[in-house]
Amino acid sequence: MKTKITELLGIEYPIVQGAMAWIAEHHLAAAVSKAGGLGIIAGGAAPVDVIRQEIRRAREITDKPLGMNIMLLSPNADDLAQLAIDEKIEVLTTGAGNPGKYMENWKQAGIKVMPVVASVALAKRMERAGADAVIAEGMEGGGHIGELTTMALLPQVVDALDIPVIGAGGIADGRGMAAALLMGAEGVQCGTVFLATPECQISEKYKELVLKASDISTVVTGRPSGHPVRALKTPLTRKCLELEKEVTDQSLEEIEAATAGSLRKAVQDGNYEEGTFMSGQIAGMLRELRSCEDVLKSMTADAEALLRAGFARFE
Ligand code: TUI
Repeated sequence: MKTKITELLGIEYPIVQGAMAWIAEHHLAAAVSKAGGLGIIAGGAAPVDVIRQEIRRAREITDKPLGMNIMLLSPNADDLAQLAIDEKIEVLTTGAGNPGKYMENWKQAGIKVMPVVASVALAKRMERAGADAVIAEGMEGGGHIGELTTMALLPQVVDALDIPVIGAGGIADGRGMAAALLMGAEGVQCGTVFLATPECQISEKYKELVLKASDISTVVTGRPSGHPVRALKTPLTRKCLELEKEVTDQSLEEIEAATAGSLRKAVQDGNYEEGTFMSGQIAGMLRELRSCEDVLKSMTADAEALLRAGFARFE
């Protein structure tokens, strides 16, 4: 399938693997890139040396285009912004903020830049700042999210911009991909679906929770702090929601103490009691592990078949 995104990025399938902090490391990103999508290494809040090594390890597995993500709330964002240039990363995505101050340097280095946006206003600003594409991410997605759904955000961003738009949030099969393409997207970004792959290095407990999830298994915490996060319902999300009922300095401090390091506890330790198991709403659809290659191939083939069938079913 050829789209403006496959052309822009030099990839086979118009599917980008979402950058998931602590999760999207070299095994996963290299598997996705090797299979013809765009694999992305998540910078998260990791030290620069760790991410440098992740990039180099991915490069040992595949010479296809590789992406990196900078989470703009990270204290290391400035250093990671430079690392991407030093390591000649082909594609950068950003999350949780406005990457405007880095854009000129990245463009000069020839990096393709695709900021994640959760509103039309930021999307327009990113186009003016020289972004090559934007990723419009709806609140069905996992992790840090905005206010709008993919269904409402995506077509409004498509209408507002001339550069290609990638749809994200709630997409994990050919139907979701076809819907995004019908709304004018040139590609999709998926995170949750890649949690349920053998190449993803998360704890067995994390995978088990994703595979067992239903449509209503996720919840959003962190709204009072201004950083809403979608994750699977666990003892920790219950505790956070309880504390959020009455917002005081003390309750916010308690939440901070309980959630600090909790994503690592989920990813590495599989700690059900104390971990934050970030996941999108579409986890309910995932029932078995499938290879990254299978995910990319079947999603694209199914989307293509649906788009070709078009209106036949209403005739
Ligand atoms: O960034 C994400 N997803 C993430 S980041 C993350 S790590 C984290 N953990 C706890 C709290 C906060 C972060 C886990 N998942 N997705 C991309 C994304 N960006 N979603 C929403 C946004 C966004 C929201 C508001 C981007 C820009 C924005 O406004 C910035 C501005 O200045 O207008």
